[in-house]
Amino acid sequence: MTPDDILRHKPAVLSQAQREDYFRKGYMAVADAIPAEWLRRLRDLSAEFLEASKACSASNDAFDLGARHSREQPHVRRLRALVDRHPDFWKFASESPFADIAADLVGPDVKFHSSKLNYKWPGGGEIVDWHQDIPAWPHTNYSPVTLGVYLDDCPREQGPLTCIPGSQNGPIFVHRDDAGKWTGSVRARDMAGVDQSEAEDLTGAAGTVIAINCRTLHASRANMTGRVRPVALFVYSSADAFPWTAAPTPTSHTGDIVRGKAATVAHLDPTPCPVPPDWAKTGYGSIFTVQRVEEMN
Ligand SMILES: O=C(O)CCC(=O)C(=O)O
Repeated sequence: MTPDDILRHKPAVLSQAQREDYFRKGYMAVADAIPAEWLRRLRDLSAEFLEASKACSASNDAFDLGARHSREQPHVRRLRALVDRHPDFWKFASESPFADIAADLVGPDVKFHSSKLNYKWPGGGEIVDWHQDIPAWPHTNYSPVTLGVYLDDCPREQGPLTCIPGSQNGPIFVHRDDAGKWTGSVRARDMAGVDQSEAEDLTGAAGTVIAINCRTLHASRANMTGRVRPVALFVYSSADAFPWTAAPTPTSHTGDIVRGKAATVAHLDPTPCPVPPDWAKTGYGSIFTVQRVEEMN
């Protein structure tokens, strides 16, 4: 679906002005958009998994661990394929008002793609470089949105995501180095041509919902506080968007329709999109491993 098609449908949670703002800038942050009970449940689950990570000494299907992770000082960079970690994560993604927010941004027929919970630990490491999401998982159109929830307050100094307004209407960059190796980030010389002066931090209190269109240039800052920054991220698309490569981080629910009905006709946007590596053959890891995110703590 196109933004105009989507905006013609009545929203369930967001205001029309919020949706128009999302389509104009390519992102948004909305405070208090999910019920308090859901925020509590997500926080409790996150705490349970961080506790469980103490028993792990190496990354596995569930945990992407930092190099210095230990029982005494856990360092989980990412909880992978969140909806497969606990049924309540899937319930949140598919049955809660969060899925209605997805419908407000991709149209009434909503397809689930993937999910993860990213932690950014104190100490100035784990800066995520400028990138767009769509080159990692191309779709037949550009409806996909990454919808996130901050599980704790996230002020500027705590490593919020930051976005360049209007960049969803600009070029889709190749996320590879000059030798053709996938880097998961935009080349420095391409970023040199992008006006970064208007970049906006998506800060907010715990429970703030953020939405980033799949073409929007975004990054995230260092966490300069003494507190962890957890953000749960879920990707959805219009049902008429079909991935044309293997998913980098598939889940058991990838492709499930969470609102409305499955599409019988694909919507094809003619804008060319770079091709990622064949994840089915290479595997993916995480943005932290491909961007070789520096660990300073
Ligand atoms: O967790 C972060 O700070 C950034 C995550 C992000 O942009 C991504 O995973 O695509």
